Amino acid sequence: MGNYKELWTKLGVDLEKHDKLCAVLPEMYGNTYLTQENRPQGMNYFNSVVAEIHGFRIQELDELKKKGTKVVGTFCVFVPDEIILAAGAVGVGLCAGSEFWVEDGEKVLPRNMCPLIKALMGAKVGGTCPYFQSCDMIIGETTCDGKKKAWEVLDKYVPVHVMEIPQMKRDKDYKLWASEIKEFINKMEELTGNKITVESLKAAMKTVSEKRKALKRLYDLRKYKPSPISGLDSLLISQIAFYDDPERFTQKLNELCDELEERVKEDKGNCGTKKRILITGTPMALPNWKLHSIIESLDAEVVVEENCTGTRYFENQVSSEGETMEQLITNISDRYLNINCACFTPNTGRIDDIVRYVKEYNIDGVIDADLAFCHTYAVESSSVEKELKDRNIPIMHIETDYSTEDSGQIKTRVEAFLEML
Ligand code: BJ8
Repeated sequence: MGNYKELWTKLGVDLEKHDKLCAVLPEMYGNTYLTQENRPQGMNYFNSVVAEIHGFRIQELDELKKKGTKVVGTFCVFVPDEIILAAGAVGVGLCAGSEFWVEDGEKVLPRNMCPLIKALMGAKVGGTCPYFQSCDMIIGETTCDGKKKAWEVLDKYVPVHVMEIPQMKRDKDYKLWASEIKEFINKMEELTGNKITVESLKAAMKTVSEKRKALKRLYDLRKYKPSPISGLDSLLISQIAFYDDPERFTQKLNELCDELEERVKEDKGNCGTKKRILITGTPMALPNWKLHSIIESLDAEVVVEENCTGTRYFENQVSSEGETMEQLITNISDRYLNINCACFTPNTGRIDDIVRYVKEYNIDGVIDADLAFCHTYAVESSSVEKELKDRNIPIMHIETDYSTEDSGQIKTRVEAFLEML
């Protein structure tokens, strides 16, 4: 990474602590990613994004901020990117996937909490994430109890706007969600000083839609047997999708997909022998590569993730029908409220999605992977297991965190599961 010390200092990054974080990542990335064989050439771009993780993009954000652009941080796929873009701001989905931040998070939050929430808090409290430090505002949501209450603590460090996500999907919930989106529009207009119009919203919808299409194209390619790309590489691409420049990201991903299409043609007739795994559950924020890395070190490949760093991020498009703000807000509200997160009751749509993906992706086994202390997903895991077993779909459940302490144990369990398939 180049020399960005001046920039980090300006952003208020704790340089000493940050050095420790930067020392861990290259080795971890090298061991996990660069040891893979026969990676597509198109992954070079994504490698360079990681190599420059706190450099190039932070500098880009800084240049934009000098021109008056606002940077808005998010932690959930419910926050509509379209609105942030339409207001002329930049959205960054913040990481929260490293064990490194947990210790600082525990200084202000209880220990028996989901590691994602502790990590997001620790990144800010410890001042070690230049993305977080670049944010003018954070958009929180009332998805789970842990996050809902964590925003109150985070608000002491950075302005937070909280969107109320309904917990059910009845007509009145759609109305509540549409009203939250309207309020979000007002908030973004106030923050940026820019009015969101039908034109600016439609343009933003197009940008986001192109990004979703490219991700869908990548996932469709993973349906081939063998998949032309590893689960690890796909996961990295999804994680980068949250903070890279959306237009550049889409272009680079489409270039990679062109290459993968060629690979598929060359691979014709070779069906591969690896077991095909679907992962469902809680999101895997950067740099959480733990489970993929374990699975793919065995005779298996992850070919789809039914989670928020997977299909929930890009499935279903926002309809661009309509010429009024009211209509476009309804379209946005409809698309987002169709995300099947365990924060909803009931949440049967998630099981329908898993069952559909099992067929579409030719899945041998499902791994339901949840972060420790995530109550909604932990409770839902029993119905997911029952519904899949009723359909003779093999499934195993894993609860874990960001530490590597249980990696050996997880590997043994996954090995036994693969043998059984
Ligand atoms: S739409 S999954 S991104 S809420 S893992 S913090 S739920 S205790 S991340 Fe999520 Fe939005 Fe739902 Fe997706 Fe809470 Fe669970 Fe932790 Fe979670």
